[in-house]
Amino acid sequence: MKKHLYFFIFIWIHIQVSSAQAVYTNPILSGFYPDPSICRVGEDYYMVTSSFAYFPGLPVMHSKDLLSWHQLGYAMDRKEQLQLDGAGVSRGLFAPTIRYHDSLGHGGLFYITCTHVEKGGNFVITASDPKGPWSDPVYLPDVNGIDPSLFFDEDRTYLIYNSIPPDNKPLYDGHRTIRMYELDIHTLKTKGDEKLLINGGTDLSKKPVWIEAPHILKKDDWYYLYCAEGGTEFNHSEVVFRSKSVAGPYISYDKNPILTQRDLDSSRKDPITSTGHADFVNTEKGDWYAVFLGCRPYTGGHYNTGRETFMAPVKWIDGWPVINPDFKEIQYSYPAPVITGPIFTSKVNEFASNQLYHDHFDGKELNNRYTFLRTPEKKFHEVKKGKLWINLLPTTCAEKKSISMVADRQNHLEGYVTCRMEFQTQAENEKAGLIVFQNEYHYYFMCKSADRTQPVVQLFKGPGNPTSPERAMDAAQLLTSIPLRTFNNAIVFKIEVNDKGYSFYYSIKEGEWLLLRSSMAREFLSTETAGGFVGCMYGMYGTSNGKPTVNTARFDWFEHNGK
Ligand code: 6LW
Repeated sequence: MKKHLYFFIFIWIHIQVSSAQAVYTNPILSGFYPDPSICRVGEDYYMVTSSFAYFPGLPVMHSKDLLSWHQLGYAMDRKEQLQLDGAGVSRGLFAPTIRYHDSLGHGGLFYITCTHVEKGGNFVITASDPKGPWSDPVYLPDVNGIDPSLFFDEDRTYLIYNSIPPDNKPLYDGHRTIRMYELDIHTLKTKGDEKLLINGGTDLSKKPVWIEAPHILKKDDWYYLYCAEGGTEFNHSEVVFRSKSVAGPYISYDKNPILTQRDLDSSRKDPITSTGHADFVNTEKGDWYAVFLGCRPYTGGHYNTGRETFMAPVKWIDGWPVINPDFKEIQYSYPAPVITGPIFTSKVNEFASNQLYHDHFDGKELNNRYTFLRTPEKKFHEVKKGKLWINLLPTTCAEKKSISMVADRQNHLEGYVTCRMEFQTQAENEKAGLIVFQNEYHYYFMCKSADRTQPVVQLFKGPGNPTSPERAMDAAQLLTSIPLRTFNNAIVFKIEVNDKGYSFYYSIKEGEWLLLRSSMAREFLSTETAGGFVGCMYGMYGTSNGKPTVNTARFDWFEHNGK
């Protein structure tokens, strides 16, 4: 009798749990993960985002349910693939596209197209496994523009991209086109003549700006060309065209844009703005979703988390795809697509904004979510003996060179980042600690150093808008320098961020926090202030400020959390 009772209780619980609709939360990749592109192969979803001057480049994410994401690695993780020295932080790799194609029916290839705006322009890389290794870039010298995307149409392959206006004579600022080449998928060379698909955007007479991020999909005998329009800030949007021929002519949907937040009340709570740059994917069940970039400003147009990746449902209405048709605002959560796997599998998305991240460095390798600024000439870090060891390089964070910083994205509007560091120096030029870094001119750096051989804790602020390109520390502003009344080489740093700004604390005695400086303006690190395309990074960073050293900083743990 008891057995039957337990069985019925189990079934009841199972029904309750399976009927409790799982949801996913936005952003699905929180922190600076812009320009997302997604594809599905069977039950596996793969997504890539742009990475600019960070190395390795082009993070490759994987999911089986569009709810929880895991990073497989990077598509450009070899210095032979990706050289970034001299590139400003918002230069390097712009928007990628990831696609899969099995041209010969016996095991396909993954393709990523992208643009290195400093070196070489548009290129294709391929891999049989998205974990890599990916090939070296094959550059496409005929392709003039950005945001290249591949479309496979039975036995023919097309490359579409944002490009110059007709005859390169813009009628207005932001006048761009969408152009297309056929591509030989075996030689990865363009074929035939370039075709102009879209001039300006949905309606040239209205002077549409920045038609970009084109993708084509084919459905019900229609070719759908969908693009970003309006520029990647507040006026961003997604628009769609269609044609019976891949080469056009393409007709604009009369209800464009199919996604924008620009017309909403700017005083709404927790706004998601600047949405656009979308890519569509369908589930095995036939449901459609769009991933796209968006921003979470904390006041006005200021956001420090960069352009993040969001996802919303897509409905086909009268033969046209519409993103988020049931709401005006992009929602912070939606019902999750069909959940695969055992019903009790915990479905946590480690890249959601409200996830605690803690690292004790007790493995042999660095977690692949960390990133470096530009391509390291040689390895400057090592995970050993339960610590992250960073060799101090002479370069500093305002030079357009590789620096000894191991960074993770600031992925919350309010929260904290903290780390424990062992570091000892008597040299004033040697500094190591915790930095919140937007770009070469906009950062706050809390560090341990020396003043007349005595240990001090210091806070630096970047010089602000571009100054002459000399070494940064000369231009950086020393806000505070306090003697450390201990020769213990361990120190714990903590940076808190909230509506009052960034506050900087340190501790040299268990449980006792000392305030270094409070309420430093968040706006100083926003994209609105700093410009560019990136978001803030929390970095474990050291520099010897121009003088080579063998000194190291050892980090026992690193943690951040927030919402
Ligand atoms: C990217 C373009 C854009 O290439 O900004 O959001 C550029 N749109 O599509 C850099 O992210």
